[in-house]
Amino acid sequence: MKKIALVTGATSGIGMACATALAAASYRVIITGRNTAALDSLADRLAREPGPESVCKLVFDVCNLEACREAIGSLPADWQAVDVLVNNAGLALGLEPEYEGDPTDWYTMIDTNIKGVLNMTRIIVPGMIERGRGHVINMGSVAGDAAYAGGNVYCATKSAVKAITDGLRIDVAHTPLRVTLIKPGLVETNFSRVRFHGDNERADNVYKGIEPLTADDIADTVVYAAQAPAHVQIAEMLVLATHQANGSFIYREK
Ligand code: NDP
Ligand code: 8X3
Repeated sequence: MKKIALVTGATSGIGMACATALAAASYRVIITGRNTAALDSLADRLAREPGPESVCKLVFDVCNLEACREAIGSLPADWQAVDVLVNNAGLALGLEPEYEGDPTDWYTMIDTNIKGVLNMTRIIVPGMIERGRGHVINMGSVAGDAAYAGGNVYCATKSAVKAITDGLRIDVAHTPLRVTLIKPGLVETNFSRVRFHGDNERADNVYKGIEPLTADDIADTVVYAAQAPAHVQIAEMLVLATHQANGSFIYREK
C-alpha cells in the first residue's frame, strides 16, 4: 500500500517541491497551506500524474491549533494514517538589528516556525506511535546553527526547531518512528520576498553572485531521508550552496 505524506506550506517553494517529489516517489500526498488557489493548482497538477486518489488538500493556518485539529480531523478515513509529516511551513520577517525589530514580525515567526511545528507534531505523532510507524521531517535552517547579523529572532526560531526535533527523537526512541532535521542554506524561493515584505529588488540581491540551492535540491534530501531503510534514521542534514560556508559567510562573484 502507498504511504501517505503530509506537507505543510505546500503552496510555495520548498513545500511545493517536497509535495511534488513525494508524489513522484509514489506517496499519496496531503498538501496543506493557507492559499486555496495555490493548493488547488498544485492538487490539479499532482492529480494528473500518479492517479486521482493520490492527492488531498487541506486549507489551514499552522499557527492555529484548533484549525489544525479541525483540518486533520476532517481527513477522510483512508487519508488519516499519515506516514511522513513534513513540517515545512515557515518564514522570516525582517533583517533589522534586534533593538529595532518589529515585535509583530517576531511573534509571527515564533507562532509559525515554533508553535506551527509543535501543533502539527502534537496532532499527528500520537497516531504514528499507535500504528508503530511514522517519520517526522522538520525544516530547520543553517540559521539555527548560529545567529547571523539581523537574523536574531528568525535564527532563534530555527534553533528552537532543532531542539524540538532533537527532543522528539529522544521521546520516540523506544518506537520505530524516525525524526529528521533538514537544515538548508540559501534556497531561492519566495522566502526573501516574504522576509523583505515584498521588496523584490532587495530579495533578488540575496541571490546575486552565488548559485543558490533550489527548492528541488531540498526536496531531494527529504525524499532521501523518507526512503532510507527502516533501520536508518537520517537525524540531521545541513545542505549548503557550494559557495556558502555557513549562515554568515557566502563567497559572491563580483
Ligand atoms: P516560501 O515563502 O516559498 O514558502 C513558505 C511556505 O510556508 C508557503 O507555502 C507559506 O504559505 C507557508 N506558510 C507560512 N506561514 C504559514 C502559516 N501560518 N500556516 C500555513 N502555512 C504557512 O519559503 P521557503 O519554501 O523557502 O520556506 C519553507 C521553509 O524552509 C521555511 O520553514 C523556511 O524557514 C525554511 N528555509 C528556507 C530557506 C531558504 O533560503 N529559502 C533556507 C532554510 C530554511 P503562504 O503562501 O500562505 O504564506
Ligand atoms: C533561510 C536561510 O540563511 O537566509 O533559513 O537564514 S538564511
